[in-house]
Amino acid sequence: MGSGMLGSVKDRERCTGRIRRAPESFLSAEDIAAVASGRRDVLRRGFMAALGLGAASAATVARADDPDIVDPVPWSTTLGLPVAATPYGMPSRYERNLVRRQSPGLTQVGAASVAFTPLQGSFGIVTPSGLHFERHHQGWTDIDPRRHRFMVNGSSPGMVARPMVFTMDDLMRLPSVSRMHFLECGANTGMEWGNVAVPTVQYTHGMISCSEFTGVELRLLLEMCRADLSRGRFVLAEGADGSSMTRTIPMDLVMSGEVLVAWGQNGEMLRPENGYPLRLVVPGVQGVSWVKWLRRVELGDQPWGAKDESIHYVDLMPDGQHRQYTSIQEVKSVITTPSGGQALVGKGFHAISGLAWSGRGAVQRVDVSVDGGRNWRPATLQQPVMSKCLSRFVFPWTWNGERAILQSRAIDDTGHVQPTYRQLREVRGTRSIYHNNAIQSWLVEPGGEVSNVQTA
Ligand SMILES: Nc1nc2c(c(=O)[nH]1)N[C@H]1C(S)=C(S)[C@@H](COP(=O)(O)O)O[C@H]1N2
Ligand SMILES: [Mo]
Repeated sequence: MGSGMLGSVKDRERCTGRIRRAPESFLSAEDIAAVASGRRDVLRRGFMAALGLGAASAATVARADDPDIVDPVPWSTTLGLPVAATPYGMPSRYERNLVRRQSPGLTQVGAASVAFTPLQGSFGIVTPSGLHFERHHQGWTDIDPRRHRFMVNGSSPGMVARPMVFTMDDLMRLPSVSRMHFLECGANTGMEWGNVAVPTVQYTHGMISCSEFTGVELRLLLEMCRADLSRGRFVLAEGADGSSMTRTIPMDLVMSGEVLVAWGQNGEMLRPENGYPLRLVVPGVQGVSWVKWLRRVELGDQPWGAKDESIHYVDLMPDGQHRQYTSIQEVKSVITTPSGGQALVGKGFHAISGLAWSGRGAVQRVDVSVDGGRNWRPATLQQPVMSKCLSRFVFPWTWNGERAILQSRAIDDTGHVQPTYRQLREVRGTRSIYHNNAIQSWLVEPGGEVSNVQTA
């Protein structure tokens, strides 16, 4: 994604609102704390209140004569659909608003484009495969797995003593591992560098997704090919699509065992958009290195300086120099509920929830501020918390109906802290596109409308 793709966003497209509606007398933050400490009487009182027994506000509380609870509903009084009516199950028709979307603020250059994951509607940490973001430099393709070949070779004689070509069958009989990792494009949140303030979290942060990937460790394949591991310092990974995506990967990452030649995604084969039948998995590293439709890995002793690493995915620093080979996706987080384009229905209790991640390891802590960064309190991290994987945080909040600025700040287990925009710009300047991990702010207005703002 180059700077030419930046544009202004006037269209404040609405996304699926998923704000849980809660009457004022629903659980307070103190009640939640009491419940967590085992006081179930409090929980019961909270739910009684939510059912309208003593509730002050009634917008979404079922009335006593509500036909949907008093009368027989059609789905209880008719035959259901037969099994296998949909051989491959699809989401409910009521969820059809929750889809990948192209940003109205980005220019589409032929098939080179991006569709963003609707993070505002996500729960937990897994991205359903059909909602995994897509970023193609030259369109996507559905390769016949019987004809797909994967080659391992060396850049000079002897670098790989036994170069090999594998079929999918050759690969899939090897010992495999399955691991959950996030995949984030280096350009994620890129438009915020220019304070474009795109309206929703889908467009600010939706170039991240998280899946379970299954594959064979690349180091095993290199060993099978009798690679010279004392001389080989980098591998070049190459895709079979029209863009011939080529990226240099340092061997220390490969030898850690984390880099996978993968065919599985969330328990099934990769989706065509995500690289079917084979892609590289490079945990913690920016998405561009996760070469899709992977056809070749070459071992060499120096970086290749390929097109996608010399002119793209470089960071323009304040002194005018480009920083190349930025690969680690630094510690970052974002509140997904509530987020831009949504609206809070009524003051009172709201569960703030979001995602946190780090390309260096596991998330250790997430702090949340509801006053634009003046005061911070730790959020709760949901289990499991895994290395180089999305983590879900939750934070109980009782909204007093006044203007509020919601922020989250993640800290990883290497001690890295997510920066503010001021801190990030002090080091990186203002002309970057890539690698923006700054703290995101959502403004909540007294009417409940939530929008994207930048604070220092
Ligand atoms: N062969 C190939 N691999 C590729 C790309 C591509 O265009 N061609 N795009 C890269 C970029 S820039 C990103 S961010 C990720 C996106 O992966 P996804 O489409 O599965 O989300 O794939 C990377 N691998
Ligand atoms: Mo990317």
